[in-house]
Amino acid sequence: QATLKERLAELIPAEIQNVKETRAEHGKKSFGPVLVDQLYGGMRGLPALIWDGSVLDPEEGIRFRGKTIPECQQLLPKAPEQVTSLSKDWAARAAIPDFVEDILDRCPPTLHPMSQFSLAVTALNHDSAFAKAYQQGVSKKEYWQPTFEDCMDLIAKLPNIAGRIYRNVYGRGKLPAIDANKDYAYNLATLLGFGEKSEFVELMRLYLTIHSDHEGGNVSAHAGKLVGSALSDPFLAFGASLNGLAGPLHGLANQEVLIWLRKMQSKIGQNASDEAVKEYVWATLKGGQVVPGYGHAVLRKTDPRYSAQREFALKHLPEDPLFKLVGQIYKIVPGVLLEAGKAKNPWPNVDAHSGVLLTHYGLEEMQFYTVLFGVSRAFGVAAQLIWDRALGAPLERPKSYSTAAIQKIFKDK
Ligand code: FCX
Repeated sequence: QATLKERLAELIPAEIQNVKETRAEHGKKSFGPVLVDQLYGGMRGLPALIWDGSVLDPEEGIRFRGKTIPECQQLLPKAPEQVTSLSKDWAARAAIPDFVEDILDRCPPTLHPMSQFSLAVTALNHDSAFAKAYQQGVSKKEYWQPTFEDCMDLIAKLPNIAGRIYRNVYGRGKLPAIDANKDYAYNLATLLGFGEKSEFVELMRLYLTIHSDHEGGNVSAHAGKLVGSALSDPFLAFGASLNGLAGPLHGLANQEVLIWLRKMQSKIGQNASDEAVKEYVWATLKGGQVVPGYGHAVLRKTDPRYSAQREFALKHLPEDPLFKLVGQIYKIVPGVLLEAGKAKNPWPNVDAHSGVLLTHYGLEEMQFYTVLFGVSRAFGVAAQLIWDRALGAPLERPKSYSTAAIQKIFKDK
């Protein structure tokens, strides 16, 4: 049976040919006009990147390599041997260098877990196979191989980093060892101290999958791809992803949702009426704040990642009071956002639900939530980094314009 690396080596030549033919046939075709508004408007909708791992449809949501979340749930994992050998490979790579442990142990517990996460991941660049191979003059054609090794190391080391941050910051004792006979989700749960709870382990399997990738234009994915395009190694590139994920409009929203829910509960009490909840949502908007967990730059319907988590909750924790509040909010917020008339998408995204599930099993420290998002996002970003190096993706360098230049270009048009 082929290893992941051997399988990639088989696939890469055909994909290089595929890209070559696609460019020969379509390379000079236009994707339509670019509007000046798109330059000022965060490039929303601008076709600008290639990202093969997943594609996002505004109505349907994410598909991973062409498959919806329910389809993935049916299909994965159906290859026990591959799962076992991959789990063993990651377990063998999981240890982090002493000096990185030291960096984490020296961080004050008041430093946000995402900053600690980013520091540790960036520091792993000390042992980058890619950086070393580059210094030794590796040929372009071989770039993907040390990139693959770095990406596997990166993914493998994240549970130890996340577990160490969690235990350091919240005083949860020493990290146990990785178990080479168990899967990644079990090991992650165990390092956090929740391995005994089989439902939590199951939740981690769902969580890791649905957060892994959301096409290429979101801040964390794009930041990783952009930095990787400078041939910065995967640790530096993924460190950039994490810094982007740590923003409240992106991955930090899962923390913000829980803070918002708790504030709501303390303000209007538990089991509050729909009217009281509605008033609280309006107060949030009138205070000039966003309703965290709602809206999306691309999606125009309920995020299927939200739905997958809701299904999990209906099965495992239907009576949880916070879950009920999340369900109540789902009935109220879209109407309010529509009435307010600004948000293009009034529906919930992935972050509206994840914190409630974690809290249910006792992982209540909301400042840690985005770290779990980051562990998951490594899978999607790493996969694309490998493909980018295999396909010879160029340095990213779009053109920027000054407002004066825009005015000049369109002066007499
Ligand atoms: N609450 C209040 N206002 C909202 C809103 C929300 N949930 N969503 C959008 N709006 C507002 C925007 O702030 C913007 O206001 P402005 O005109 O005064 O600047 C206006 O509606 C139009 O924005 P829109 O085009 O709909 O959305 P964008 O593509 O600009 O932004 C995000 C998308 C996700 C950033 C936005 O919906 C938001 O701030 N949501 C809350 C934060 C959140 O949940 N982020 C997580 C998203 C995601 F799933 C992830 O990355 O993890």
